[in-house]
Amino acid sequence: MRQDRGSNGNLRWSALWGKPAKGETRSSALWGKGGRGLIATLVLVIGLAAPVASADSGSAIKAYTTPGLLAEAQANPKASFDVVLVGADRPTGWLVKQIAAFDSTKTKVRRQFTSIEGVAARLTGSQVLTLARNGHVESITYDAPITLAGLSNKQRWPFVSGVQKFWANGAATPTIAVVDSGIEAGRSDFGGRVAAQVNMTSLANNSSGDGRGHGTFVAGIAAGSGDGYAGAAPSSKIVSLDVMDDTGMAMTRDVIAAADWILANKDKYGIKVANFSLHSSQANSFMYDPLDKAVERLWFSGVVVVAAAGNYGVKGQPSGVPFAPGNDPFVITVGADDVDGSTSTIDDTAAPWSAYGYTLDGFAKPDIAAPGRFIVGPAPASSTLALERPESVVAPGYIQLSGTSFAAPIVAGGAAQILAAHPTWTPDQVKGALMLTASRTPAAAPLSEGVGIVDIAKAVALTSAPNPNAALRPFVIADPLGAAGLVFDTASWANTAKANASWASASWSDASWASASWASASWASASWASASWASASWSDASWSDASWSDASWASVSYADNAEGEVSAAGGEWVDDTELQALLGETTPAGAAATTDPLTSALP
Ligand SMILES: [Ca+2]
Ligand SMILES: [Ca+2]
Repeated sequence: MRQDRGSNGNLRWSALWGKPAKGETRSSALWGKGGRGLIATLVLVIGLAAPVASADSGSAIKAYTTPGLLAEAQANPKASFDVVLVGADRPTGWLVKQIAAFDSTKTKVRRQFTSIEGVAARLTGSQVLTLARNGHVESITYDAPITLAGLSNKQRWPFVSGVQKFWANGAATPTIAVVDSGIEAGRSDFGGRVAAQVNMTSLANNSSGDGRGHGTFVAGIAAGSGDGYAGAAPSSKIVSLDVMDDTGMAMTRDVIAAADWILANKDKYGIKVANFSLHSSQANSFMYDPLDKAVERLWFSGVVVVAAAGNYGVKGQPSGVPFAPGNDPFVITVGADDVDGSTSTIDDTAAPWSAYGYTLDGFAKPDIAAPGRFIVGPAPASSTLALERPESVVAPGYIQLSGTSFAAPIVAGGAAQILAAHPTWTPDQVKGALMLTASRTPAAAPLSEGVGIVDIAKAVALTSAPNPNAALRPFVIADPLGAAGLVFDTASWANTAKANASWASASWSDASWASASWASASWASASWASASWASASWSDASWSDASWSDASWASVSYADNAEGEVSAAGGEWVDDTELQALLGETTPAGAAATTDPLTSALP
């Protein structure tokens, strides 16, 4: 019966959730990666191999054992335990002989290892205790189920966004391009999956790797596989386009060059998702902004573009979303949700600095939200982000940050999961799947989280997806200059929008929207506002000669991490009791809160 404990007992947590919450050290290192990682796992065990005090009056326990194993073995001396044994000063063959000397009807060596002096075996409880006292056995640990790359993460965001359900299956997610400050590619978070690193920066103050730290963090959230810090798509390969210098600044020309590179190399590297956790500092109409045109080209070429909404909101008030690329109506623009200490979305609001409202062209943004406050992820210890925020460093090489920058890569990784299940889906369909299945956030201000928080598991489970850009599609045409690919016919669209304020409703006419948990009719009427468009200043020259007149200011982009956010502890991590509930094995104490009578009315 011991083997069944994984489905309802504490052993499962040890296996799946090896990495403790902040500050703890414990047997997490036991639960390493599959294959090669198992070895690393056991090597780490040696480092942790503090002898455990005997819970028994007999001779002393000398081997390191998985916490709880000895008590289980004592309580159930005849039950079977699947364990891995490592010799302290004896070889594999010696272990095999010891086990063979036991009653062979109840004992079985399952594997003999060559890379370590060890075996995997089924032993009775009393045999476990005997060998633990032997003195020549270094460790006896559960032969626990090992999920993909030992993936675990006890932060709330993987549960809220639904990505942790995919960590066990290792789906063939496509490559994600990260247009950011570079990536510290050699760290264990990426397991050799950084397929290319391209320096696109024309600024002088740019270190190799990731001098800022922002891109490593973004890549870790999208596709990390570090022990205890699993990201949304931890099997994806990553391509790093370094556009940002060590201060977190990028030139628009370099960001557009990154889009060019992705377009030229997407087939070579299998890139189907591109993450832009940055925004231009120049307010613009998407009809004229070159960065918007560049990301649209990617979108029309089959690359899902995910953009941060920006962190320039103030005290939860609507800010508008006037900056590229988050102001582009085609791409997926992501706001930052504050999970507010629970995995239910009913109490969630947008982070107070998460930008939202209308673009200069009248489109409501963000489209969707993901957790983006007090997120912990990887950053080089020597990066400027880490050095500027020593109080936010939670472990060597890991830091807590807030920003729409870190909500976006959850969606980018989620898009990769959707594409693994639906490889023929277009970017429009991926966006539609994300929006259709979003969780409502009735406590959030209207528009602040778009249609709600992404639920990647539900999006993956769809068999078809509506097109939220359907009303825009008639204006996507062949490049009139003859280049390969498609472009957006801005003049034709503007004429149509001026003549018919309800043109956008075509995006929401698909009957499937009615099954969304959010109020699709409200969103349909709010998603494009002719009034916002008519009053937008893009149609005159005022914006272009206002504060943006300094050319050097106007041509830079900024990373979307929330500069003013101080670190916070606690509520963004789940404890073991809650974890048990999340894994469906007990009824959560707050289960009733998952249904609510509130309705969200959009303006
Ligand atoms: Ca850089
Ligand atoms: Ca919550």
